[in-house]
Amino acid sequence: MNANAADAKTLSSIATSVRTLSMDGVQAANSGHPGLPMGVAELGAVLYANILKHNPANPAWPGRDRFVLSAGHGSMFLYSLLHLSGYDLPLDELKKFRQLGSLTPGHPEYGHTAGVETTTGPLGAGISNAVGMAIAETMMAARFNTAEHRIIDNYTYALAGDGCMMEGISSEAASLAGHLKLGKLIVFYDSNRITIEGDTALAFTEDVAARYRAYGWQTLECSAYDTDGIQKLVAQAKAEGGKPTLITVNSTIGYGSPNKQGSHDVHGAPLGPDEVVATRRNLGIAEDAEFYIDPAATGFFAARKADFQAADDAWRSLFESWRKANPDKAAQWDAFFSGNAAALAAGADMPGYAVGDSVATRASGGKALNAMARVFDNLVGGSADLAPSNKSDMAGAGDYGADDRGGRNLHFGVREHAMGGIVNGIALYGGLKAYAATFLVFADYMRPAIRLAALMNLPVTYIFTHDSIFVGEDGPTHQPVEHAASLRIIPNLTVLRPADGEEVNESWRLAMSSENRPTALLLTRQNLTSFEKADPDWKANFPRGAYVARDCDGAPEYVIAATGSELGIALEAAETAAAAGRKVRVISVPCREAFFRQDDAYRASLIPANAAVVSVEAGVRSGWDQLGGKYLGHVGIDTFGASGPAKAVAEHFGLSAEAILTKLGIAGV
Ligand SMILES: Cc1ncc(C[n+]2csc(CCOP(=O)(O)OP(=O)(O)O)c2C)c(N)n1
Ligand SMILES: [Mg+2]
Repeated sequence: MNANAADAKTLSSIATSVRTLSMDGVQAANSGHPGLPMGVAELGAVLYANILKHNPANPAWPGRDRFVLSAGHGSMFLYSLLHLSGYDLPLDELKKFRQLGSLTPGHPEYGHTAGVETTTGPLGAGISNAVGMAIAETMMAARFNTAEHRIIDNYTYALAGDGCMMEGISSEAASLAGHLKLGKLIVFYDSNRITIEGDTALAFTEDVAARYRAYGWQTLECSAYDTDGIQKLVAQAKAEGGKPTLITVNSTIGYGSPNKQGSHDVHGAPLGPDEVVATRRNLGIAEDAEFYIDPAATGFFAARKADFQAADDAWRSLFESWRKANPDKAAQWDAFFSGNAAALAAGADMPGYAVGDSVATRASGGKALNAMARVFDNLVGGSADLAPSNKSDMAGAGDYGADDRGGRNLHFGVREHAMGGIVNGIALYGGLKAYAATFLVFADYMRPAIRLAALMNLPVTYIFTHDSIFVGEDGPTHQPVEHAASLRIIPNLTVLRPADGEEVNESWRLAMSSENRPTALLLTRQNLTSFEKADPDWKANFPRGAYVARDCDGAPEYVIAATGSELGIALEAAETAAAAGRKVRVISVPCREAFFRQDDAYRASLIPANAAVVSVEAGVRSGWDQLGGKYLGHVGIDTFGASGPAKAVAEHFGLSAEAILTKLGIAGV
């Protein structure tokens, strides 16, 4: 323990300040959650004063410990501690808790408030992020540490509540963390036995610690108010080394509020003016002292500032001597953090295709991934047990595991939701690029994590194969119909459905070039034929979401807009119509929403206002009617699919060139 560490009395002054700030912030907003911050204020004090290796003056310091508030509703816990310990979060911002434009939104938002490591609020998700961060730490350590210089050496802490422990995602993530022996992951479980509806006895009576032991964790337990005990248990967690640790802290929700503590009334509502006063009295401070901060807390962190800076400086000098001693590793480090992804992606040696080549886009996707993996040493990822089907393995890149932290292929097991949260955590850690793979139909199992990636501007990549009814025999449970549409409505998510190997290459280029948004790649199980592109600049136009795949002389009377595997029947229909003298254009729309964002001029250059327009995609119509022109309808599937050989299923649902011609009103030409 550092000689300048806070003693019990100082910790108590910090805890009191966390209680008052949280209580008053929630009261001022007239909304929010005082229960958690008040209940575990001592834990917060110990963490921010004595346990965390951090530097409030430099929140992005790569050597820092990570702290994840998985129980995001307790955001005032985090804001109080960030303010008290010296992060750039003025008291005025705490007074504007939950107000529009403040740095203190209702739930912690990554990229918005300094010191917030991830966006939390959806319960349990934070634990999966913490597992991802702990995985990333081991990966980075394996790549960069030397016997002499351990430049990567941090712990990942998380605070979870009863709700986090009930959610399935935390079970998936914790199970994997135990399997992977993530010894530098320490999760505090705030066991106050209260959730919104009341006592946890209503719905949650399992032995959480026993469950975590079964996952392969070390489990420890103490009172939330025993600051010495907490510090001893953290030391014990660190000493274990080979297992993640769950520290159950038994607490009383809303501790300090004489009439409301221990009750679900204090979970998510202001204490009310009378109880605020009663609480101040109980805490021994002036009844009218709004946003009271104990001077001992301020004094402590003012004095501690130099220590925090010194740790950062010591790391910096370690890093510099490591850099000098290891020029190759230093060059790789620079590449990991360079931010010139677009240039790197452009330089990848992508597989080539000739017109007429017949390849499933999952297969060309696997080749493109491997081409990218050769350029991006920092690319890591894997599948939820479907790698052979997803074609998502990086050849020769090793399997990540407890015995090989240098491996780049992750095996998530059948845990899609945790997989989504873990790749978010890996991306948040810094330095690494991550992808996750499964069948498109199971994107629903990871949707909340995809949404959070989009919200956090994380450039992760999703490989979603088996993207339509052409899955065939597995039947409607495995045949996505609404999934492309439902992913497209997530803001800030790029959804790409490439139509042949060349389009797959461009899709991967876009995905890897992204700095601030996730990308979903929708790929086929079945073979698709590479086609000649009419637009000589199609690669340049690809990021605009659509380009001319087949054209006619002069202005088109008809435009067929198709994606992915349906380009084939669109081209076939156009062929037939053209032979009958009709002017038909086919546009490939690999990214519909990107096309919708283009200016009118570009959109009209592809779809003239007076052209008859039909969309074609083996999925629901939703959204396609915004294409422009004279929209006549969608050739797709608006019901669930059916089990049968793919060709028979497609015929059954009328997914054909004839159906397109019929929709255009030129059947039988
Ligand atoms: C996935 C998800 N479901 C529901 C909620 C709504 N919610 C917020 S807090 C909460 C209860 C959490 O109880 P606990 O974790 O024990 O927190 P405490 O009441 O102890 O502060 C619920 C259901 C949520 N934030 N996320
Ligand atoms: Mg609780």
